[in-house]
Amino acid sequence: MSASVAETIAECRAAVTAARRAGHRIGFVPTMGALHEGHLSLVDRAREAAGFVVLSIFVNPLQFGPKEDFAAYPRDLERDRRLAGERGAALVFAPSVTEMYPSPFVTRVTMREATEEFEGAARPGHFDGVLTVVAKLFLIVQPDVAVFGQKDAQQAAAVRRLVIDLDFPIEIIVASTVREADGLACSSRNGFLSEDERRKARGLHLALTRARELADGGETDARRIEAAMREVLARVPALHVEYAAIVDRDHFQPVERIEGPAVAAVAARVGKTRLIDNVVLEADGP
Ligand code: PAJ
Repeated sequence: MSASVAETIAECRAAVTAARRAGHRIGFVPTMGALHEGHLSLVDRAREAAGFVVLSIFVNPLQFGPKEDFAAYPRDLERDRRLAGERGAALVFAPSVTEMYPSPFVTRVTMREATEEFEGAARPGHFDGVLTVVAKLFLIVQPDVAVFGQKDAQQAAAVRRLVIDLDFPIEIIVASTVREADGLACSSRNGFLSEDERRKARGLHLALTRARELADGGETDARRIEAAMREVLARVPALHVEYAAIVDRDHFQPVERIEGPAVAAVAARVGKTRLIDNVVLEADGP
């Protein structure tokens, strides 16, 4: 069954208010659409935690740089609406850009930690755009629980911080990364890859698997794990590595030693496509 669609903030608020009156907890999964198994796994998690799940689809211009793929970003509302509905989302909130950002729109949510390096450094203004739209969506939907993907580990860390700093009464669940059969993390951008590029893209997964092996084997020296990841990545021709780093999961700051929850994070370009991936490394390993 296709989910109902709300295109305006007022319609979304009315549907959520009715669901709350009917006694449901509200779950929320924010997305930019082009739904794949990764997104749909977040809907599953939200369904476990809430009786009424809202999935938003909004390609947020604020978080794209001027040279990024905002215009080319895949959009297919009818398909997304069907997939979300089949997985049990009750409502798809799909506002237009003018609905979300009537001009003038001059407010930004800015964070001073967890966002400067890595994705923040590669994509100036990106996290301001993400946090501004997430704050807006939280205030529109007012969910009890919201689900984000570990795939975007730095975003997940920033959203956790946002909720703490601004006292949003929302439980944040971070769900593990869903991968394709060859290990490549599901991403809307995988569709841009040629067959050859896709083989190269697997290098990210191989490097992270190596990091996980070393950490599980008791290695705690972050520099050594980083060097091992770079070695794996260097074997793949025409894979342009932007970073391969060990950071703490919550603050996204580089660490010397793995002492608490840490993340091995990689970003690389294959042809024109920029890919990111990560694995969580526990201090004691399983
Ligand atoms: P988008 O890239 O559409 O991703 C929506 C959510 O799906 C994010 O929480 C992301 O981490 C998660 N996700 C993506 N690929 C995944 C995978 N392979 N496994 C598990 N989860 C995955 O992230 C955004 O949109 C935007 O920045 C948004 C938060 C919606 C704000 O505009």
